[in-house]
Amino acid sequence: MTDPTIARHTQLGLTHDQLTRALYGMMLSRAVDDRLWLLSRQGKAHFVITAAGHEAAQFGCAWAINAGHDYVVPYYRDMALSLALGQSALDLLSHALGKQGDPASGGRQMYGHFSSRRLRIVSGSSSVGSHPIHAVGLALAFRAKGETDIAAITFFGEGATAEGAWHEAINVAGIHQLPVVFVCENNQYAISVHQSKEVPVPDVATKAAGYGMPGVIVDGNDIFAVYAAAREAMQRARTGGGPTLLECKTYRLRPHSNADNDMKYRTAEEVESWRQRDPIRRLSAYLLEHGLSTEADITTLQTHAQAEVDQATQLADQAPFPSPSTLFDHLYGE
Ligand SMILES: Cc1ncc(C[n+]2csc(CCOP(=O)(O)OP(=O)(O)O)c2C)c(N)n1
Ligand SMILES: [Mg+2]
Repeated sequence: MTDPTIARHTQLGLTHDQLTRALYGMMLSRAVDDRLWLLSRQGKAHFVITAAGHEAAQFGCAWAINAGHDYVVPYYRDMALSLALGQSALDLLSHALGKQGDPASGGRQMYGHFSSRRLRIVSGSSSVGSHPIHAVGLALAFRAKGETDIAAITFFGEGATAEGAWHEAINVAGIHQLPVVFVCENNQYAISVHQSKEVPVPDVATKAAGYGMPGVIVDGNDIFAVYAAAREAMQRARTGGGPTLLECKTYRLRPHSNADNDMKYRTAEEVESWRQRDPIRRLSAYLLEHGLSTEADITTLQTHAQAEVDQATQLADQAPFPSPSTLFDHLYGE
């Protein structure tokens, strides 16, 4: 039993510094997100996918990842996760603007294919639901090489769980009880298609039963709930306990991408009701409530995040595009 008189972050062993850093990172992610939409209007960022609303799900999981050791197989929505693991605003803006300094691909991949060798973030595929297979392959490799104390973690939306490749991935993980964690960021929509038209059960997590692993549901806008569940799942994976399917219930606050008009399939009232549950507001309120930060501290964090994004935008904008002579680099071999 947990003692309700002890603050949640203390129960989870999280320090004040970790909370402040996470809040700053979530604000930074939102500020990059804001900037990407403007850059798309200017014709500089050609494709934008939002992470707004998903920040707690991604930062909560990041706390449970041993960055640079565990392998992370994200999807296009995971910009906040990339920041939480150690990428910078400049990395992401360079990626979005297709510049040479982009760590994901040197400016060759479309936005949303986050990757970093240093951080063991594996480049995903745009084919929805196909990349969990890569995470399962990695977990199988850890097993084959006798590596312990390591896990793979993969992320996807609820729409992805309707894809054949997703079922093959989770099936193999269940059969071999592999060290892999499947994280569903359930935001209720696959672009314009509501969950009720593609997932035959109310909770994606219940699918886990058919694949021989626990399915866990958390409030994905509550960073502490996400961390507690992700930590347990990663711990189980690292210690031979097998895979987990973790469902984080959340909501994307913006259209699917810069090519989408969300007002064609959902209402402004619905979006507003989720704005009230904005994960950044929630973590700020927690810090204030527990006397860990003042309003002035929170405003300072916000100002610094905005300044970091302004500077990163300027640097990325001025940076060179990749040289045509590098067109065939990294395609085959090294
Ligand atoms: C195999 C495949 N089908 C369709 C698409 C087009 N598409 C891109 S994102 C997306 C929605 C996926 O929704 P979900 O898995 O819930 O993730 P979300 O975008 O909501 O985070 C679709 C249908 C695609 N990229 N790949
Ligand atoms: Mg979705």
